[in-house]
Amino acid sequence: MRGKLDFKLYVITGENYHPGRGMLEVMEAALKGGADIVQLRDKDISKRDLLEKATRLKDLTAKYNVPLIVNDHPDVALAVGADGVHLGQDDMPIAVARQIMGPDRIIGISTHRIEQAREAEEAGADYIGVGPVYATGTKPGRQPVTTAYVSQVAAEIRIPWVAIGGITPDNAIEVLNAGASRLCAVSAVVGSEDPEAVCRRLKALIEALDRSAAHATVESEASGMFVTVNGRRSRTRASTLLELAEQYELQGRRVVAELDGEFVPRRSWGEAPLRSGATVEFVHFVGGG
Ligand code: TZP
Ligand code: MG
Repeated sequence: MRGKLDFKLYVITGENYHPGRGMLEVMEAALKGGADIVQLRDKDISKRDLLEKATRLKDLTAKYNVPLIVNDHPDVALAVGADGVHLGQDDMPIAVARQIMGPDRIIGISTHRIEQAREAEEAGADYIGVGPVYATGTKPGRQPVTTAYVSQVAAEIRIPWVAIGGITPDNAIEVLNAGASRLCAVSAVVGSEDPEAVCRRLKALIEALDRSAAHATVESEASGMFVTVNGRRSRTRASTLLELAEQYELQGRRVVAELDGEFVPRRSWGEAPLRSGATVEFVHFVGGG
């Protein structure tokens, strides 16, 4: 396993979203698509059943060398040898969970405003969840924190953090542009016909917009050129706007593009040459009507 907190795409189980399909089948598809951390979250079953599910999911995640986090229950996490536990604001304090889990397991906590993020960092959380960014049926009635909170966390919080809540391949760019470099999803992945493809798309977007990855490759301009995409310097081998859109897996998405400040109609993307240093904005649009 790489650093356990080196994840980019966090996928949480949500059995209500895939009636008729087994949790293990759906999560295996997510793992094949690139989920690099998984959480078991099920608030509707007995602890005995949760334990049973956790055991099976642990076997699966171990096969993919991916950490497993258990929502809410440190005892279940420990019993199945999971890698950590995820807490909510109303669950036990981090200090108590740390006593139970020991120094080496992961403790994550959901946060909804910057004071909670600061407090979690101070209390020794290993990572925080930041959300719900958008309104989501997975947490009905919860006020979205919006991308404003994502940007606040990006500016201030130094422990790993992951944006969550209503995130889909269609709005991921907006969340990444607000400063996120890790995304988490339930319904968009497990409620999809093709969880593997959704994970691949989300992972491609995260990697394409990953500032740190761009920095890491600054030395190797020879193997591509640099352009600025939605405000981020990114390496590409694309020679046209169309190839760049393909790199970001945006073909067929509801996206408009500007190249160096000029709107480029989609039919012309293939003829719009990219030069080194170009500035590109891809903007997702929500269909009206
Ligand atoms: N914590 C904050 S939002 C959320 C959780 C568990 C739900 C995320 O689910 P979805 O379906 O990706 O919106
Ligand atoms: Mg909880």
